[in-house]
Amino acid sequence: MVFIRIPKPWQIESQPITSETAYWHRRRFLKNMAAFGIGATVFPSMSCSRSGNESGSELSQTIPTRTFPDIERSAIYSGEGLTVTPEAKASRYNNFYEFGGTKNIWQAAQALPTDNWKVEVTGLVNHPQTYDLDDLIKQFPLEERIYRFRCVEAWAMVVPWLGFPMRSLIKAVEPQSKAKFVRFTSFYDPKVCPGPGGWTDTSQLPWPYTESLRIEEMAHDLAFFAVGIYGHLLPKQHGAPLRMVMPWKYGFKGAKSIVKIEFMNFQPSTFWNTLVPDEYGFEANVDPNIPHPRWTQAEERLLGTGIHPSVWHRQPTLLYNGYSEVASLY
Ligand SMILES: Nc1nc2c(c(=O)[nH]1)N[C@H]1C(S)=C(S)[C@@H](COP(=O)(O)O)O[C@H]1N2
Ligand SMILES: [Mo]
Repeated sequence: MVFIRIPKPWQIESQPITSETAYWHRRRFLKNMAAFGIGATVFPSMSCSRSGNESGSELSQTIPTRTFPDIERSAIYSGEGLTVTPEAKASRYNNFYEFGGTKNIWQAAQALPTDNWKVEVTGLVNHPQTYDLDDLIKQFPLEERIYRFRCVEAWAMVVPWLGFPMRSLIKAVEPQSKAKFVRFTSFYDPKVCPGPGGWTDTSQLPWPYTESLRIEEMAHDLAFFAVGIYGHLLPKQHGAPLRMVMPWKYGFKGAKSIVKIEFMNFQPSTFWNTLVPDEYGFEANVDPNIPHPRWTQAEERLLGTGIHPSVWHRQPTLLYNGYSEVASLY
């Protein structure tokens, strides 16, 4: 018998953009420097994200060793036609304000204590539960889904998540009919989380990081909990051991390192919406036609496709980030 190992798409080196495109981007580079000189405020981290000590091997030390070779790829969310972002790019360009205000927090995030992690599911449910990571992995059948991901800052990526649909958890805890919203709370300990730094007084921020969904949004098949990415458990910089993935919403709606999930009868306040309500709405569906007050949302840049975000490959933003099946929710 012959065994042929078929590499998963994300194990194949992502295709380089065509030289025409690269040339085009080089041509546009100077122009962009003007237009996206403003971009320096949109992407403040990039100037300092290539410090000398970021060797690949140090990065690999942040990658958990537990892999899931037998997990089935979702037939529906198989990433057809998409080029998966290389892991080395996605796992060192992160937003995780608890550990810093730049994209370069992957080392600082290693301070997150993930041993004996507990997730409390509580509020208006018939079966409140506290899960540890092994409980989650045993109780909810895992699958791999390749999703597009879109940050409100107009960068995008394509990543293979490992996890389970949120509706599996809904089924397990049985929300009561009074439950209309769900609040997700991230880990926070001021002794471990220095905050964004810079000019920000971290003690004035509305910690812990929280996010919320309407229960119908949570029940949509696309709404996902990830315990892993690229075939292994989540590294800390991606929000280990459990994070939300809401592919039709801007990335900030996906809280990382979740410790609490509460079913409630009112819309709770959330981190970004509390801080800057006119920039980070509650619904936050990806929409090319609704500009952010400080930049357009009509285009996005694909993470890691060039030496600097100003030359990353650009593509049009899609309504609901391309997941038009959620339209009936709105
Ligand atoms: N707890 C917490 N969750 C968070 C954030 C954060 O700062 N803290 N940032 C959000 C934002 S703005 C984005 S774009 C994504 C980034 O996820 P990634 O770093 O895994 O790409 O995480 C989201 N979840
Ligand atoms: Mo984001």
